[in-house]
Amino acid sequence: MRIRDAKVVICCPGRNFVTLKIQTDDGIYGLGDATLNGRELAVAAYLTEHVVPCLIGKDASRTEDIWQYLYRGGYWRRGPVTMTAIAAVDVALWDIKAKALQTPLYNLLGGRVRDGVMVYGHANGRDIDEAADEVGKYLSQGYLAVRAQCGIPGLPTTYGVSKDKMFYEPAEAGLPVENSWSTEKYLGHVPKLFERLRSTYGDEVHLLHDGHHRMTPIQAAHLGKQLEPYRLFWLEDAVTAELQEGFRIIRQHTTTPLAVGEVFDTVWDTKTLISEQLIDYLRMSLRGGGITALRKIASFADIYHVQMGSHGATDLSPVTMGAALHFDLSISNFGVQEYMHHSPETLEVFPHAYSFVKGYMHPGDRPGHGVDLDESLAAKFPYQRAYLPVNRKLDGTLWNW
Ligand code: KDG
Ligand code: MG
Repeated sequence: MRIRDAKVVICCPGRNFVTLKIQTDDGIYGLGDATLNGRELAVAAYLTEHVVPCLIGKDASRTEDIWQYLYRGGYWRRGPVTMTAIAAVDVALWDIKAKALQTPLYNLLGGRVRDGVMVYGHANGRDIDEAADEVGKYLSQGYLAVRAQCGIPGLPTTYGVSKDKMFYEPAEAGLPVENSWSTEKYLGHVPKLFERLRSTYGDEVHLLHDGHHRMTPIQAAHLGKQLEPYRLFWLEDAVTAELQEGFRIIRQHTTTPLAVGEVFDTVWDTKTLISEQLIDYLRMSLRGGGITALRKIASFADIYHVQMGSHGATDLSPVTMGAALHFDLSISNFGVQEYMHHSPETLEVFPHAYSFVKGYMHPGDRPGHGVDLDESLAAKFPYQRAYLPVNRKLDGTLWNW
């Protein structure tokens, strides 16, 4: 089963997606997601110019060897562009392997260890009343876990608060827009949101919150303590995690569970966080090197009681969503999967086998990861430049978005 051809398909059915399609000489193809929000064309060029020529003629069943070839063999290791490209190749090859063996991908990863994958939805509102109503809508649709974000008085925009509730998409066409930020205003307001949610919806629902990298460790420690009475499932991305030791300060002060990892690329980003048990959930997506890498990272995390909590934002295509569900179904230290709804156009471009029932998702039982690409429809949605916002403090200092 040799690789005969590989090509990159870029489309924008509401947002940009980069998809790698690998074809074998016996007629099987596999798909991998190579989307890196706001840097899509860099990964596309990395694949087309530097990876695809090396793949042609290789044995498609040698997923581990090809991973090592692209990681070790590239000399320049790690980084989001490299690891997103390697992930796309790896997921496409696992898709091929499972299709060749005529079985759903989860069977190659050890088989199912649970019946379904618990997912969390994104509820948000301009104020606490609106956010609380949105949480109620998710619960009435059967969600067992809901992330809640709300507008902060005195700030014109807030991370996570969207115009279109079900299809939240922070990247906007054109050059980056600028948001403004005040951690002080945020810290004073967020506990009120969760006080309301617990008093309205009781103890059963799992509540989550994303700090989106904006606090310092001591500010995050303070927020974690304030939120303890409301027993969050997790507080996500409390601080940026380039300095993994920074989490020691948060951990010393609060029992609110901590999650981080959506911008991580390799196991090296997690080493101190996991081995010192500074976090509870690792939120890497398959973008960090694909299934080959994430299986090893999940096993490492398992030793230290850290559970996986897959990033599933709309800037990861349905291909990542489908493959992630197979992964989630097969690892024992799984926590929860993020599920943001893709636009109807995106779901048409990517026909898929996965489904949502009563708070759980299932990848379906088609051979492979179960997500396809309608290339002729994709061609009707050409690339459009779009970026995530940038953030400034009220005095104009550039800050983390
Ligand atoms: O591309 C950036 C998004 O994936 C990110 O802003 C979404 O924080 C996010 C999340 O938790 O889904
Ligand atoms: Mg996040």
